[in-house]
Amino acid sequence: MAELGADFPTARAQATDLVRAHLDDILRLPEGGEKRLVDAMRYAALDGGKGFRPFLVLATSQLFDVAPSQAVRVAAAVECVHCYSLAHDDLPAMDDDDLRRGRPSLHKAYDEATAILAGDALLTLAFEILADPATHTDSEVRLSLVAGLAQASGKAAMVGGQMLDISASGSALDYGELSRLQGMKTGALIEFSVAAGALLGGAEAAQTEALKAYARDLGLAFQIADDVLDVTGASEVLGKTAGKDREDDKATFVSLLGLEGARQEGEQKAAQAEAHLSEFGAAATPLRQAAQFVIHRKN
Ligand code: GRG
Repeated sequence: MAELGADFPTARAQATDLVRAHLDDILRLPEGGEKRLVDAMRYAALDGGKGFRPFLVLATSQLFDVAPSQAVRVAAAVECVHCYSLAHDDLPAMDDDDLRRGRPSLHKAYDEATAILAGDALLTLAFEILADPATHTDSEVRLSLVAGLAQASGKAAMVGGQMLDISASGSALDYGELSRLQGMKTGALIEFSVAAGALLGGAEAAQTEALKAYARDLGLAFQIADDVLDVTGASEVLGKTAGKDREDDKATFVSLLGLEGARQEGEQKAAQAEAHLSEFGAAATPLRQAAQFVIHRKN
């Protein structure tokens, strides 16, 4: 497996391809009744998506010379959790969205029960991948990866953030409350993606802290941009239904700061994110460029 390219677009495309090839291999279609389940898992995890989290895992791992064959497994595990969360988020009981990545969302392409099961199976597959000795020879490292991904996905992070988001619908949140909610719902998995590279590579504590600080600002910039795009983007470009936040009466960085205020806040967070990478020099160029990608992306 070759090194990632030295610029963000190349590195992200490579990360996406590597993870897709890995999941394609793991998710071979079985014979029999469970074929439909695996087919739905493939639909959710193998097609479309920006591959942003896989890029973060692989680019951070590369800072510490981690074997790409190990990093790609962690990247695949994170992508499984991410794709499960999108599939469940689109369900009628949650965001009720028919469009994802420019095509029917999972429960529309299959059915609700299959979408729930495929999401469940992607979530559990993530931990199966991490627990496998092929991910890292040291069982302590594997255990830390399993615990880290569980924490980033669970009640104090992604699922908890989703609960807060649902409960807060129709209420006004202040900046601190909204940042906390989004940090849990979206930020925690982004933070894990970056921290995982440091963990695999045995980074020093100060390096891990700098990378986590980068990821926290990056995650906020990512979410702020998402809120801006919900207002300014068209469904065909976004690949998902535009204008959902207002329709669902959600507190967003745009409702809180206004469109221009949100844009400026996103730029500030992206600049802060980049500043945390100063000690990594030129090797961190793709990660720095990722911060700009996050705020200038169109979907
Ligand atoms: C249902 C347990 C559960 C959690 C859902 C992450 C999440 C929690 C819901 C997704 C809702 C959403 C659209 C959040 C905004 C930020 C976000 C995660 C966007 C999607 O991530 P991208 O843009 O997606 O990286 P792609 O399709 O490119 O992989």
